[in-house]
Amino acid sequence: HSDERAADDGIPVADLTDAGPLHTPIQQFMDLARTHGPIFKRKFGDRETLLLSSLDLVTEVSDESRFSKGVSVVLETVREFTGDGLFTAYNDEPNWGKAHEVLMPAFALGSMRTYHPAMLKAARRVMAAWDRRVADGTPVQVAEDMTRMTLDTIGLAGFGFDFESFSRGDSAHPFVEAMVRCLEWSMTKISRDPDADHSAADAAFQTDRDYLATVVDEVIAARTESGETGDDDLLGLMLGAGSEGEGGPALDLANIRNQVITFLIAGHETTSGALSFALYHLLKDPLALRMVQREADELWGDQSDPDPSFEDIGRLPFTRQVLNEALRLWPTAGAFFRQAREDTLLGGRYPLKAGELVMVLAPMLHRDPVWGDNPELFDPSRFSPEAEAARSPHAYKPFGTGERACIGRQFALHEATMLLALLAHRYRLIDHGDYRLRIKETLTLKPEGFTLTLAARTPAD
Ligand code: MNH
Repeated sequence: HSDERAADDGIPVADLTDAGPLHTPIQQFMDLARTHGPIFKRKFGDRETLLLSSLDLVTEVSDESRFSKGVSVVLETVREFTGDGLFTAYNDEPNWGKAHEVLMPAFALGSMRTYHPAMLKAARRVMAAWDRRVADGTPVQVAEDMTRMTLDTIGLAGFGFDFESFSRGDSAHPFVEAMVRCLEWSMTKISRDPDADHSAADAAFQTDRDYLATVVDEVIAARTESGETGDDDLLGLMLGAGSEGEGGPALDLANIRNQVITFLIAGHETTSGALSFALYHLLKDPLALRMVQREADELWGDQSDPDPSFEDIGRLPFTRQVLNEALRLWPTAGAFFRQAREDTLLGGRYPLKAGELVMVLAPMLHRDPVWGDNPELFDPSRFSPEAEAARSPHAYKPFGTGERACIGRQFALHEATMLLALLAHRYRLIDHGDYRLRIKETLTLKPEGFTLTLAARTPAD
């Protein structure tokens, strides 16, 4: 549903004004990029956005001296429930700098040692649930279970809060349901019919948003009342900051609430998608699965209940390559925005005004010719140390770029590498329904309707 006339500046324009609400925007933009090429404009009403997806253009907008993060219209709607949290803060908001300073140390690689036990606890919950499916032969819902696991992890590791997602049958914690509805609301809000009445949807959103805030305030109050801040998790760090000149600048309570909601969302949606895509690709690529199994077998042999150490996770390089490659094909946060600091010419010919936003469409950057002539092929060897060293760092941006890049990258990779290796070690994955990939978008990407059946594996298999 797009209009293919080229504007005066020679940039193709796709007019989506009458396309209706976009429920799969990233996939629609991917299609448009396939037709129009690595630079085109998307028009919606009087709003126009430039979409970029080639290595040279993305290299250029990754230059921090000329560009910074752009808070897009979508992020502005997300701001209605995450406020000035790290992810949705404007570059010049003082609270971004403060929170960044307080939280950065908590995300250094070494800090993962602190979170490792919580990650393992959540991983064991997945395996307990999957063991029951082995016993009765019924399929597991992959994305749903990965979401339960990553939510429990960030709740436990970040805030000492247990969502107990595996003890709720088929339903999710009400907090998650409210959160997902908020995300859906923000995703469709920007493309909805301006003449229709949206008051019911907006009222429902207010209710959900208030509920999120209430739950978080209870978590914060429980911690404050307990008298011990426990400064080795994110909440403790934030509550303790500024006291006795320790731990960086003080954060106000409203900001801490925004950070908690931000971390609960950012800390689990994307990681669970990454794990689900990785499992999908392993299911379809027995050789890669075999290599992950070998790597896990080398660490844990035929132990039926291995106890991975923090150091073990660094000894799973191929498993990590699998995750990297899954995030190449399906970067679960599919787009991010950059903003020109001054009036400038992009690619030497496209004028941009100071403050103007451009969108980086990561899934198409990840299919740029720099990736060879078969970019759709899942091939973890693309992330061997040699291949990585030979390639521009700007060819791969699943975690965004620059100062505002993902703070949780090590967290996500530690958690996901451990779980993937544990699952590959323990189960045979059976493609009982010859699953065809379909992707659901709720701001992030996830395989939809992806189920597996499982059999117990003995490591010699
Ligand atoms: Mn994460 C920013 C992708 C896991 C917390 N994250 C970003 C950005 C991308 C991203 C892309 C940059 C967005 C932008 O430029 O507008 N994040 C991911 C992916 C995964 C992920 C693909 C998993 C895989 N993120 C995590 C985890 C956490 C987290 C886990 C927390 C535990 N991410 C954040 C925060 C930011 C962010 C916070 C905002 C950082 C900032 O702007 O200071």
